Amino acid sequence: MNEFLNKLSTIVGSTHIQTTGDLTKYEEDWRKRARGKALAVISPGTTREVSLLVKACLEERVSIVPQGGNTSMVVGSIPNDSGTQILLSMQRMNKVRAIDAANLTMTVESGSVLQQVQQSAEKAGFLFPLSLGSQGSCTIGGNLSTNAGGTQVVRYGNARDLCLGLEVVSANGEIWNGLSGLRKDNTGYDLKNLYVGSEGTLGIITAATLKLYPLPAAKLTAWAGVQSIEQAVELLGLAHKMLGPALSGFEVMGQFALSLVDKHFPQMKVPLWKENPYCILLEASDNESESHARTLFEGLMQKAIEAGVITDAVIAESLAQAKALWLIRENITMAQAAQGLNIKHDISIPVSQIPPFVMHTDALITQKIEGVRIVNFGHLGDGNLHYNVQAPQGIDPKIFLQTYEHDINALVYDSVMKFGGSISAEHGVGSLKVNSLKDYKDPTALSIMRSIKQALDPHNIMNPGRVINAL
Ligand code: FAD
Ligand code: 2HG
Ligand code: ZN
Repeated sequence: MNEFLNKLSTIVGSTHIQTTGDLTKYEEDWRKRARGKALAVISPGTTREVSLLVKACLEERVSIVPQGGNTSMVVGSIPNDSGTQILLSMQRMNKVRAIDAANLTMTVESGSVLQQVQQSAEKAGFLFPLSLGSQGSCTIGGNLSTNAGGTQVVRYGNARDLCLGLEVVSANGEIWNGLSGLRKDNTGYDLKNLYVGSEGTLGIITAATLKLYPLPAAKLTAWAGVQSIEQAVELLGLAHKMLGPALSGFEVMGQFALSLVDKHFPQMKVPLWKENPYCILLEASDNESESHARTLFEGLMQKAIEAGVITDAVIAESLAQAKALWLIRENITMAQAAQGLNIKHDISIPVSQIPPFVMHTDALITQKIEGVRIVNFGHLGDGNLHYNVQAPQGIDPKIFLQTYEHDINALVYDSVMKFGGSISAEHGVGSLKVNSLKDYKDPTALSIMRSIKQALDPHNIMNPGRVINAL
């Protein structure tokens, strides 16, 4: 081991630095789109260690890639293939530091796995509402760095809205303690919101103070079939009107997306998919009681059937049934992965523009490539679609990706712009969308972002090449 690595090893202890052995879980991205090579994988145990590591790397101008659970959808958390970058795995920093019941907050280290944070909150009698399919492995640091969304944004907001304070190690190795837990603090620039969503390009999040909510008295889940995307949007309007703030989830799933779950996970028994072009998963979280929630929910379904908005619906009768319905939704990504590599889009469109967007874009794509399959699903309540594209039957997905990814991205993103949207809703930019961002983000916004990057990380050591090219 060279002198530099010896220095890092002294900071974290020799058992927390790896340079040999199988490093696949750190070096390969979740979608298997890319594989890098780290100079070393280092796992710090404290904020002070992170600070010392950053200072040592800065001195040698060695760049750092922070990593939580490595579930990034946009190749944001693996090293490049140069063998010169430090992969900083935050997973050892996973303690709950404090729960303040009266302030409705909890402070956790950034390597804490989301599901464990949810469970710790629940044990203390509270809800931490961030909820993603990857919650068994993604971390709070990764969630905040990507400003993750998930399935309860319609009621509780995304990761940014659930965070009141941060502890950060800056790109020059200083520790900023901003774990205030304040709901109001107008003392200048909002540093917290600069680091949230910065994908490890400005500094390393080491801890966060998060918002807690009372546990709902009841949660109900329903599954409904609709004949068109217009009807899906109509149902969303009705749900807002009739459930008010109790509406906590509204997911849309296209027929082809559900057919993949049916094909790869036949034990899951997907309801209503064969006879409906789209299905909707709705959730209500009620602070009064189960019977109150059920009355509201049944009222909504009744009205939607009478108005011809839905064809049929199932309301889960037990927690187990509700879980089974959610499992279908959460496994669309796994079913797509089982089907083979695909082109993913994570787009944001004003809800009102979703029907014309889908009609326009479906037509363009199917005209361009015969037999292409569109895996359209996502968080309709937030105007966020995963408008993914799968190869035609019989075509090798790898070759499909190589041949069409660039053109299909351009087609979808042009359409997103036409309807007033954004090319990344919740997954971030990573490396996959850096070039597209150049084409689709306002040039003045990009120039301000570049100035911020240069001011906070002048030597470009923090996750270089992600989000924005610094030079
Ligand atoms: P990583 O993948 O390790 O890193 C993500 C980015 O954050 C990288 O740029 C990395 O450098 C940076 N980073 C990580 N930790 C830190 C830190 N402590 N300080 C600074 N930078 C850091 N996303 C959604 O928004 N909604 C969903 O519904 C959703 N569902 C998913 C379902 C599946 C099955 C999978 C595989 C992914 C899903 N994702 C979803 C994407 C992903 O899980 C999220 O982006 C998640 O927030 C990433 O967390 P992570 O800990 O795995 O971060
Ligand atoms: C989800 O909503 C995730 O399930 C993953 O954001 C989306 O696989 C995808 O494209
Ligand atoms: Zn999503």
